[in-house]
Amino acid sequence: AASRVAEPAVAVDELVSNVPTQLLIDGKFVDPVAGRRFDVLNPATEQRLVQMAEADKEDVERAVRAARKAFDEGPWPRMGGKARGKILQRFAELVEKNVEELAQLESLDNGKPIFFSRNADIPLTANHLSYFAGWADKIHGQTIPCDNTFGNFFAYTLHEPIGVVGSIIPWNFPALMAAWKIAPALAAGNCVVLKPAEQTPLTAMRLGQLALEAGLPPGVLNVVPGFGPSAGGAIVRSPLVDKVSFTGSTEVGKIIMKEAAATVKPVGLELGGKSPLIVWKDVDVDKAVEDAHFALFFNHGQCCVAGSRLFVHEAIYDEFVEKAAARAKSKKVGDPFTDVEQGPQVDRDQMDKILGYIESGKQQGAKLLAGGSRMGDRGYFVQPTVFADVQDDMKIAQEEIFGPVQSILKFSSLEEVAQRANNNPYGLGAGVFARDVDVINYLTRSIRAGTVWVNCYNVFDDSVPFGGYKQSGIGRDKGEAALAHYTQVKSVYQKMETPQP
Ligand code: TXE
Repeated sequence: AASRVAEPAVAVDELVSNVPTQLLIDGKFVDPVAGRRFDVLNPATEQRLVQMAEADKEDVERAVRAARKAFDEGPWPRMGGKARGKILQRFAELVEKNVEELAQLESLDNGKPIFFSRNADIPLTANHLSYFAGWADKIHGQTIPCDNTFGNFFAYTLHEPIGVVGSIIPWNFPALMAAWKIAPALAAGNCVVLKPAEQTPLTAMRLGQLALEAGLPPGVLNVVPGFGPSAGGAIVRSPLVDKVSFTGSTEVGKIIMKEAAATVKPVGLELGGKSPLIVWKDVDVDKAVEDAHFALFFNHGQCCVAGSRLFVHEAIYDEFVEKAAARAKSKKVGDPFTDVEQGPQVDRDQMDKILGYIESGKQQGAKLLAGGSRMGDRGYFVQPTVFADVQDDMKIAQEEIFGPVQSILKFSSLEEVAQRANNNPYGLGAGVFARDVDVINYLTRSIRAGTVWVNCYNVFDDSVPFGGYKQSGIGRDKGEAALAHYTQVKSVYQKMETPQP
């Protein structure tokens, strides 16, 4: 049932008036050189929230020079892990202290229900900063004995920060994605230029301000809202940036990789997905329907790991499909500041893209069982949609929709479903719902994906690596694995002589 979106049940003007709308460069909020600004809209009402400063090439270059100076001359990479960890921990605590304000900003800017911003996005952002604060003084190398006919040597390794890291992030989890990128980079002693997505810069600006309050030295974290090809591109092309970490579309990931090649810049890429979720015949159907629903519809389908190819065993298929459609129809959609499960999509482009995929599903003969259209005429709401009898070669089974559209496919054998699950250029997430442990083990080993959830979905722990196989990306966020992407290894050889008596 759609609840019509009135004015959000929150004091919008007061809330956004606390958000810095200038660029954060070298510890100060400054205007962009060209003086341009762009509108940040509330996706539930299509009304303007703020006019945000727009960083262009010159502004990015300024931010990069500030980060360069902070890295080459400043205290941050030199102060030692314990001191860095303390500042990051203080940063985490400030996020925690401001959880309600940040959650409201996140829901205003992105459209996600306040329940999730308050209980997931912002607390997880604080946790992530805190987790990597703990790593800051635990980054160290090895001592390696060397056998060599020309003398006695040993070597040791230093895990040094890479330098200036450019981080470009998407709009689906604005604050959390900022934390995923900046926490490990800063813990390891790097300096960062962060470009939030143009749709959702609000929480990133507040995070920048809180980082300063926590005692991060000037230039260590710079935040430059702006557009992809201009501001993002300037980060990627800058010869003063040592590494780029990106979360976003595979299409843009390819552009970034190509442009980064000009300066042999390493890239960390967390890209799109078309994650298979396989439901074996021995499950409790009601529970599997609910979990599969969550796997796809969480965050309005705007998850890189969304379980968007739902393979259901033929023995339970009819019952499953019927219940999945009923569950989607019961979903409460509307004003994110009320008690709903789903708010608007992030912007008009995304909504139109999703509606286009829904049309293609209808045209290619998938069976529409729920939803199928836009909801209302104000705000970017899309009806929770379910297609059954989806075939592998349909567009909705091959491409990332990034919206509340569940595609259900039927299968009959294990080998068949493993093969079909892998028959896609992506390899980010996957799910297996089954009781038979041999089936579980067979599928978890067969599926080519960076994360496989067994009888659960969308579980994210700070300490567990996350990233893609195949065209879903390069490298890992989170956990100890992330540190490898923000450090480089220096090998030091030392000669050992016989001491003089
Ligand atoms: O992503 P973009 P968009 C997928 C999802 C979605 C589609 C398009 O399928 O529908 O991508 O979304 C910056 N150089 N994902 O257009 O363009 C951009 O400003 C440097 C999956 O929003 O990839 C933003 O900060 N940067 C994904 C960021 O890249 C550039 C999450 C992501 O935007 C750039 C988001 C350029 N040339 C979308 N062009 C996931 N993996 O979770 C854009 N950007």
